[in-house]
Amino acid sequence: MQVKNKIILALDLNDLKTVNQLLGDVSEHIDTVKIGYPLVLAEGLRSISIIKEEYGFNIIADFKVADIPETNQKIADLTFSAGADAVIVHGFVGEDSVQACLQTARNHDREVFLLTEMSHPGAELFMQKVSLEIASMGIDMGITNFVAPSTKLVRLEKIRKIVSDDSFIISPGVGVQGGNPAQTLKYADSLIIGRSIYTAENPQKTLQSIIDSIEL
Ligand code: OMP
Repeated sequence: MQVKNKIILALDLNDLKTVNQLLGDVSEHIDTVKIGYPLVLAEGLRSISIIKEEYGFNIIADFKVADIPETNQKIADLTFSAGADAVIVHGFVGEDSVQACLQTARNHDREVFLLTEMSHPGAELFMQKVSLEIASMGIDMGITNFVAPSTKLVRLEKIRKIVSDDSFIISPGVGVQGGNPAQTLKYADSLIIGRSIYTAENPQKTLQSIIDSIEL
């Protein structure tokens, strides 16, 4: 999977009709979408297959997989069989659980994004204490794709140092959560953006203005 565009659209919407309306407006500016629980719980896993077939985007399934290895393997297998190109996996559950997703991804010729530290304030209580170790574990395991927060640039920079420039970092938290697109791209390769675009009065114009702000 090759993510060429700097913005990954988070489709945290509850129905495919609204998703299609949004994608009708913005599809020419994106090549990758992130689909997570809101859409899949509302419309089923088939929403991944439908969007893949209709638009041909790279699809990152945001299931923040965090279970025992055997269950992780089943979740990853179903996710890739539905057509996802990559799945987001929690690192705090440990190497064996992550390895189950990684091996399943390799079996399908797909990818894993390892979630290191989250973007919301609550992540400081527990996650921040282990996120750098999670990043190191990922590198030791041969993982090259990571998720790290745009809302905490100091932390993002530290994670970038650990995973090196050879890794691909996607960063959520831009816009509504407070992260700045251009600042974040000093350390991340691509931005995950949801509400700033899909709740905008004119999503196409809003997306274009974010693209303009990062291409300056
Ligand atoms: P907005 O805040 O609406 O732009 O959406 C951000 C998206 O990124 C949502 O789909 C979140 O679930 C996701 N996300 C975070 O906001 N913070 C994280 O630390 C990790 C994720 C994620 O894994 O995608």
